[in-house]
Amino acid sequence: MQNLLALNWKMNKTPTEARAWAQELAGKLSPGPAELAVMAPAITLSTLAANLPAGVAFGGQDVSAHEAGAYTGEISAAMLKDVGATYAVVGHSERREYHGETDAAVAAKAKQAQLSGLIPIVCVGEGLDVRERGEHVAYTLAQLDGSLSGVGPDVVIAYEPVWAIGTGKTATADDAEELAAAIREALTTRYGSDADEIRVLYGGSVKPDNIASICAKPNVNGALVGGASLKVADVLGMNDAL
Ligand code: G2H
Repeated sequence: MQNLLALNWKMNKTPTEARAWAQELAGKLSPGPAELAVMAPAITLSTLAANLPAGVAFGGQDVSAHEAGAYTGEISAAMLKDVGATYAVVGHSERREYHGETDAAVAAKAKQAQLSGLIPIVCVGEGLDVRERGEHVAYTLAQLDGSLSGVGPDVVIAYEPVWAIGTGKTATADDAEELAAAIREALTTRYGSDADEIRVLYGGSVKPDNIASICAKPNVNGALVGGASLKVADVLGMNDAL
C-alpha cells in the first residue's frame, strides 16, 4: 500500500504564505514513493490548487456535516471538492476538544465528505489519563467505532495519541504499531476485504528523524504531521525518508 504523508498546517499560513510554500515545494520536490497531501485552512486551498506541484493533493481540515444552507461559517464538502480537494480531516483531537465534536458528529462529517467524493481522514486517539490507565486500545477502538458509524470504506484513519500532539513526546514505533494493528483488525471486522486498502496513519510529533521507523511498521501506512509540515525543508526530509 502506498504511504500517505498528510500535512496538517492547522491554523497557520495566509494565502500569500501558502503560495510561497507551494512554489518552494514545486522547485525542490523530487517525488518519492509516498503520496503527499496538504491539509490547509480552507481559505488557502485555491492558492494551493494553483501552485502545488503536480501530483501533490490537498484537502480541508474540517468539513460541515450538512450539505448546504443556513450554517454560518461552515464549509461544505461540495465547496472543498469544487476547488479540487481530495481529502477532509474530520475529528482531529483539537476539533473534539475545542469545539466539542462527538463521535456522532465526526461520523456525520465523514459521511457528508464521502457523499461529495472526498476521502475523510478520520482521527482517533487517547489522552494521557487513558493511556496511563492502560485503556488506550479499548478507548481508541470505541472512538473509531462511533466515528465510522454509517461511513463507507473509502476512508483514511489517523491514530493520534493526544499526549503526543505538539508536545515533542512521540509515541514509540511500537506504540504506533500496537494501535495501528488493532485499528486494522477493527476495520476488517467492519468492512471485510475492503479494509485491505484503508491506510492507517500515525500522528503526533512526527519529524524527519522519526518518520521512517514509525512508517516501517507493518500496519502504519503513513503519517499526519503538524508542526513539521510548516517548513518545506522538513517536508522534503520526511518525503525522502519514506
Ligand atoms: C497531531 C499532529 C498533526 P504535530 O495533531 O495532526 O500535529 O505533528 O504537531 O504533533
